Amino acid sequence: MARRALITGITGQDGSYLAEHLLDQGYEVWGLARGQANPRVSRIRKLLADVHLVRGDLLDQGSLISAVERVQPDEVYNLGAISFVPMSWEQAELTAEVTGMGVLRVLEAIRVCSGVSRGGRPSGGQIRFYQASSSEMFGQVGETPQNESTGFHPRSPYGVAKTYGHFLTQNYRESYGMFAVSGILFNHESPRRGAEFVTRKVSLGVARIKLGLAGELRLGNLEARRDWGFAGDYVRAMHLMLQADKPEDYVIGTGRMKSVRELAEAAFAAAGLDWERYVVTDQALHRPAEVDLLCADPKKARVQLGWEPTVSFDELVAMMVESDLRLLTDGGDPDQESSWP
Ligand code: NDP
Ligand code: GDR
Repeated sequence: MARRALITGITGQDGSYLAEHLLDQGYEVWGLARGQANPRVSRIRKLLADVHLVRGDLLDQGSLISAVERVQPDEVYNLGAISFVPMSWEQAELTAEVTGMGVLRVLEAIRVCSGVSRGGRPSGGQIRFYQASSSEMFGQVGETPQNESTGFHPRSPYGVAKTYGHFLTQNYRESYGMFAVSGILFNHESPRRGAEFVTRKVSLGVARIKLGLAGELRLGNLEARRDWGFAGDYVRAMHLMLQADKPEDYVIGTGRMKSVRELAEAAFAAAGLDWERYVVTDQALHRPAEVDLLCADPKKARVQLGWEPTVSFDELVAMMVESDLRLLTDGGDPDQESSWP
């Protein structure tokens, strides 16, 4: 019988890639979607014939219990979150509820539905749980690169909410013997990335300028440095973590760091443009507390899971710029549609 996976956040960037990957592996894929008759499904429109949707919201405990009862999953991937860091200052309480408490609600739904009690093992088959933890938990880093033993110092309400979800996942593993793991993923991008994140903002900005639709690109802190990889590679790691013999947490990243300035330079160059002519810095886009640099040490994932990234920074940037040039040339609306490579 096909293994069954339930994905929260299936309409997001990672949800769409993970759904494709699991379908390729022969899974029956279910996605939790919120909203009324009109869930935001643009990223998974092409998958709708193959995935099943179940209605639910990370704010609503009952809906999560019903979803787990209905789907009877072998694996649950909790990708749903308010994931845009600046929004977490504007809506800090909502971020705590969705990104933090949402993890508790999913874990409780699994615990209740599989009959797990304190110190005890579930009576029936064990549901495996993946939590989408984040390098934002490291925040103000003392040591670099960061690995599974690096301490946390989150710098935003988002980072704090993710840290709560991370420790809670560990706690449910220790308290109830659940197969519950966190992937501490560094930034990963793709042509399906939301337009508010810096890589996609840059690739869309470059495409608009190249096509004469805009004259400048406004950015915040150009000196921030991140470890950027390709989302398609990172969802493979999520799946591998749930196939391991033991539930453990893993850092996932490329181990290479670039600045926002280098990102802009590479993206404009990919379209044959000089970034310095078009990029304008805007103080209003700086954050109340910045994470200056993040760089992964993914050795544990390489050794224990056999996971390696396959797409380089330059390939990723070129892929995103090409995709946005195609999208805008074809008259697509980047706010409604994700461009599919
Ligand atoms: P996106 O922002 O693209 O997707 C977020 C998803 O969460 C959407 O499907 C959204 O649904 C859903 N969601 C939001 N609020 C709720 C809610 N109340 N109930 C149920 N679902 C909700 O994120 P990504 O795909 O980029 O990231 C996936 C996960 O990984 C997130 O948890 C993110 O924080 C984390 N992460 C991401 C990294 C990255 O670089 N991409 C790195 C590290 C961690 P809707 O369409 O209805 O809004
Ligand atoms: P991040 O991603 O906050 O790392 O979180 P984002 O792309 O938003 O920012 C990366 C860095 O770029 C700087 N920056 C700008 N950022 C945006 N969005 N817009 C700008 O104009 C701009 N100018 C400079 C930022 O200050 C920052 O330093 C992402 C999300 O996917 C999280 O959910 C995830 O957990 C982390 O990655 C790992």
